[in-house]
Amino acid sequence: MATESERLELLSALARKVLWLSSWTIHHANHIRPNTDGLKVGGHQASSASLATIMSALYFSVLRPQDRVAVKPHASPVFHAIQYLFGRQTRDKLENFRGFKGAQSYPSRTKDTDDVDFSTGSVGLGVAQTLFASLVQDYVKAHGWMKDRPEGRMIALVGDAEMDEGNIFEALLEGWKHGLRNTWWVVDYNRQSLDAVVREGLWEKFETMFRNFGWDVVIVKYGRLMRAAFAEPGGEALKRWIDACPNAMYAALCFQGGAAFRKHLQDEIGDQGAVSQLIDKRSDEELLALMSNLGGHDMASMIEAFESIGHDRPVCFIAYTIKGIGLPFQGHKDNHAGLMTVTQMEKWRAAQNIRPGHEWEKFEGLAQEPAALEAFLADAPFNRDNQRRLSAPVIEVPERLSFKPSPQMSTQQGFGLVLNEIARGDTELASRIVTASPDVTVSTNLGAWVNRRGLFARAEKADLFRSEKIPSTFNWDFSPRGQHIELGIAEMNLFILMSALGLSHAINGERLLPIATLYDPFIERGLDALNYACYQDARFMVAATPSGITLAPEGGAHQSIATPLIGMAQDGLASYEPAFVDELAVIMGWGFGHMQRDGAGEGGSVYLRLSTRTIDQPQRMMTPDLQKGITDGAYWLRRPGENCEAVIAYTGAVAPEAIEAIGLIGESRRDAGLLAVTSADRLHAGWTAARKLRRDRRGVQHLSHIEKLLAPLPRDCGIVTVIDGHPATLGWLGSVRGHKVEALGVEHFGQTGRSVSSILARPARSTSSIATTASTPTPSSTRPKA
Ligand SMILES: Cc1ncc(C[n+]2csc(CCOP(=O)(O)OP(=O)(O)O)c2C)c(N)n1
Ligand SMILES: [Mg+2]
Repeated sequence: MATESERLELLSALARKVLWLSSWTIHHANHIRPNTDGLKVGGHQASSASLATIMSALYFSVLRPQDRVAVKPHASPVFHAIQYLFGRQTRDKLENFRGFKGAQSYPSRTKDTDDVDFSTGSVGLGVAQTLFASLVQDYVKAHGWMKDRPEGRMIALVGDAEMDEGNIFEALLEGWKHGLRNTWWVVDYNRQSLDAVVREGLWEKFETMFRNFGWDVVIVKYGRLMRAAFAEPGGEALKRWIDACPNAMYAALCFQGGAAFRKHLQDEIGDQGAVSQLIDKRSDEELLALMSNLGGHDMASMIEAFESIGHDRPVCFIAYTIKGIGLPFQGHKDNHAGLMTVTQMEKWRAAQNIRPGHEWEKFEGLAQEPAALEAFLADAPFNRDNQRRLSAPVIEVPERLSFKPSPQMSTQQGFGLVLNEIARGDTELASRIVTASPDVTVSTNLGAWVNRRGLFARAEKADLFRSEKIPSTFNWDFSPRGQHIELGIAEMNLFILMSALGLSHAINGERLLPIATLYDPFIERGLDALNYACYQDARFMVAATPSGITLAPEGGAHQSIATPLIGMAQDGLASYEPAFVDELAVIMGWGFGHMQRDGAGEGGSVYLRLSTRTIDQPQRMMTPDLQKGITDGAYWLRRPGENCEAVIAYTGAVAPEAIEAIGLIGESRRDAGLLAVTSADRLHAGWTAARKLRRDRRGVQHLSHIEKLLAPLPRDCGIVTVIDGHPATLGWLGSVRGHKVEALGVEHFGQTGRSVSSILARPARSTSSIATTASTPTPSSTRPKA
């Protein structure tokens, strides 16, 4: 058994190796790997150096297999170096860092092959992800699952400038409301951002704030060398000077070196006997080593800080660091994207006792025996369970989701009815669904679901209105069994919560089927978080309602125009905009399956763009063909005849106008067709995939769904597309077979108003007459002649 001091020696040696490997990986990518296209490669040696000791302390000593980490994005090389030492990352991937199929610039759950728990990249999001991942772990435990797995700590390694991102504060608030536990945020307090040195005194504000929210705050400011020096005669004066030194000055002196520190100390403290002696007895090199021995670079101090935590309350560690520590540009305000030159690297290599040609060797240049280091790594608590990426069985989805039909409904109402039906049952599906909404639970029709399934909280809390017997439509009881997570109005939080719930199968080994509801226009408020959740392959369903300008009286501030295009362009998200509730039920059933489909390029999340507009519902049989058309993205609501001159392709709540128009067109033009487009996204994706397949594999004749649908149309047939959203959503339909298109939609901010049909004093026309023809096309002889 190694003694405590031997253990610290080994850990410090490994931290030096991590610093070397992370710097070398970046250096290799920029200076050694042939650059064939002239593109800048980049990488962040200074940001990585800043975290090398902290991350080594965590991974090599503190973390347990069940802990999960979000790594500061630009410290990705440190993460990959640690994985390399653990034997989970290949040299090939490191040599190919930032190259095709190489280790990723920012840790990625989906693109990296080593052990990334949470992707990062857009600063602030990974931090909040850990908080929500912890709430999800509580949710899973409270529901009686994950019985044989210990609780993990959710840990974020946070850049200090990252703390400027508002989403972190939004998350903090939500964490407090839900009694956050098991969450550690370790702030790499190097007092530098990308551009410069950060403002003085900001941290005190943060500290107070964290404590206000019930967090433990542990400040790791001084390393062991510093603490020993403070105990020497004159040490107090030195400490006072360090504490009073402005951030920019400290950074500049770290860059300039020991002689500059000496001059400043002498000038500013003056000749005071003991303290002068303390300074004088150290060489410039020793003085720099002392002054840069901040807590975050001292293994003993970091281990002590981490090991001091004996509770499950959230903890914020503020670890003082120097950006670029140990590298020639340490402390320089311009060092964010700084790269060591070939000469500088050469000098540093020699100083590390690393022989040329042996740069990638795991233990090259370390004083310790390789066998001892290897044994130490193998024995790290983190490695005691090799199963960190978990999976969970697929939850069965009934063949057909039912709902209580009504002749006139909106899709939003239908969404509530479908969920209500699921909630009434006792299926596995019902128990694994978890809903969340940012204070729009009631107004997005989740009320019935919540009434049946209750709100989630770790402790029971009864609805006071109910206990006081005050009549209320909604039952607002909280309990550990509840299945709805009520959030404050922060759409970023909603999507990061989806990101956490939607990864529960991989993180907790327990599958959840999360559903978020929000107003469609506010998707844009949480868009980066939505993108983040999709990027790391979390699986969830979003019901966005109301949408478009059909919510006319709400006015321009609540109308959404661009969201159909967002839905199309967002990778990992299948977007649908059904017009009718029977379509919605089919899509939701399909969606629960899609959310669980694993494998490369398989499955994903689902976006339902819904409406509050009440329209006539079709009375029709849901045939397998119709069902397939709905999930593939389109079907003929009225099949075009042989001599079709015009087609209307509509999406969503404008169905009544499209149906009415096709009736009017039919009076003068023959064989007009009405195409119900439930998903421009699926149609477009299918079309581009088919073209790619035909291009890549000559001879393959595969046609996409939309190509097949449009194939019978005569060449000179015109298509009018219409959607309550941006016209570009469907405008591309003309390119499929070269038909002329008139794309209708919304391009400008609206104002309050009424729908066109109400202005023209016409009720939204009945769809039932036409709907009966949906799956049985009218014979051309019975159709009116042009
Ligand atoms: C949302 C977002 N905005 C901007 C950036 C670009 N960016 C990357 S790192 C960084 C600042 C980093 O400062 P800090 O968090 O203190 O990390 P350090 O490099 O000092 O360790 C910025 C602005 C980003 N990655 N994400
Ligand atoms: Mg910083």
